[in-house]
Amino acid sequence: MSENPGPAATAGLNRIGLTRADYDGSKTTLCPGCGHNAITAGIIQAAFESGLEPHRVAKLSGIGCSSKTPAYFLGQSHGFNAVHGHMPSIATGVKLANRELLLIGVSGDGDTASIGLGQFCHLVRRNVPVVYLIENNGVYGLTKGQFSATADVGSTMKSGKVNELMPIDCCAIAIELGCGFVARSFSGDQKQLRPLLKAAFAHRGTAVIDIISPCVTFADHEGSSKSYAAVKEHDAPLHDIDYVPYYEDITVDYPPGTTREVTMPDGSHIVLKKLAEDYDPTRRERALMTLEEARVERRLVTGLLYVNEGLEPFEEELGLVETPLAQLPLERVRPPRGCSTRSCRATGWEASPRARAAGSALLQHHRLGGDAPSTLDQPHEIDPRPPSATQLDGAHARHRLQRSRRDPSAAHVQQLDRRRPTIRQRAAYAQAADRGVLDRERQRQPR
Ligand SMILES: Cc1ncc(C[n+]2csc(CCOP(=O)(O)OP(=O)(O)O)c2C)c(N)n1
Ligand code: SF4
Ligand SMILES: [Mg+2]
Repeated sequence: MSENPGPAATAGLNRIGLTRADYDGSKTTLCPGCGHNAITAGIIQAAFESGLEPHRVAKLSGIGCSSKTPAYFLGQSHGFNAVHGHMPSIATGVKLANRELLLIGVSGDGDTASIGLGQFCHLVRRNVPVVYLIENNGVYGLTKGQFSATADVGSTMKSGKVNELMPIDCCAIAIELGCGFVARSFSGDQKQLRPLLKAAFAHRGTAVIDIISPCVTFADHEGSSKSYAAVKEHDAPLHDIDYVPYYEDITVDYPPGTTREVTMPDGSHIVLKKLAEDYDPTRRERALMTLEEARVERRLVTGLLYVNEGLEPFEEELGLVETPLAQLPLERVRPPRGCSTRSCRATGWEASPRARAAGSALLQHHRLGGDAPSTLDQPHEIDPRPPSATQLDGAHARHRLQRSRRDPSAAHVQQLDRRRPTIRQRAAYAQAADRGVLDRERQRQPR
């Protein structure tokens, strides 16, 4: 059985009536032969075959040749080109604002494994649903070919300089951090890459695909372990992969013992046909061991390394409402100040640290029955706005005055203190406010 693009694809249309050209973007400005261009082509084809709705896709990236590529696919989708290494923060914000969007994040090995390593780790740890593609060439292509943190020990720059540092394996890190979908592929192996991309589109949670993508200008020479020739020589695919979308039945039986099937939450299937060894991608420790063995033996294992469909994605974990926050009316995204109770969180709102510091409002809200879900539809009886900086500063000034009255010698020092209030001061302020001082003060302050 071969990959099935969908019922209407034979007529040049996919299941939602779009042509492949509807998934194109602008013309590439990358070097001819760059692996990143092949990945772009793979994304376009996979998106077309999966029948993604372009207006429900957001493309995100950082900085690098790889991070330029979202301009070259899905020209009718949303997009955001973030600061170098900081695509995960933007992706998290986008997902929280509109949980209906499918996020495709494109990054480079420099963008992910150097400046963006912390960002990458926390995205994975939170299981933010992003199809996270690392276009991995072992160099900073855009800045003329310096080694990146994924360059293998002993590989050389075009100038002959040898890399002596251990590489960072983004797949191993992702698996270690509990990522539910981790794969490795090669830009030159579209047969493997396409089904992996389609399976990643169907995954709920972070899906990482590290795609070896040769830089023809700076890293396609003999000493590079990420050149076309090196990858072809060392590539050790774990399995042959088929992807069967949820609207298709598996019609062909595979002989038992030669395949492994993974069912995705939307009912689609990934079918893994055994190659040299019987690899079970649901075993985390096995996946890590395989990567380590491959490192020692200088093999490049590709395929679906690890899958776990049982994880809660970020927005479920947070208990976000079904309606995307971007579509909620204002009153539903403005619950009472400081409230982080379940009922208020169900509106998709969480208290900011400043609002939490103003704990009096929180207490009042609870006294008014803020824990009861019924309060969601009722007008709250307290000011729903968080206190302004002026209000906070006013209360702190009073607090300082009270302290100086108790200890006159401190008055002079306190008057000169122009620093932002400390957490302890904020807590004291919150207590004062709870005793009613704040409310009287607020009535006097213009809004
Ligand atoms: C904050 C910041 N630091 C450094 C740079 C310079 N810079 C631009 S792209 C890049 C690395 C790109 O490498 P990679 O992510 O591997 O992408 P590639 O070009 O190889 O696809 C660097 C260091 C920058 N733009 N911003
Ligand atoms: S410099 Fe390298 S990574 Fe950048 S476009 Fe050219 S081949 Fe691709
Ligand atoms: Mg790179």
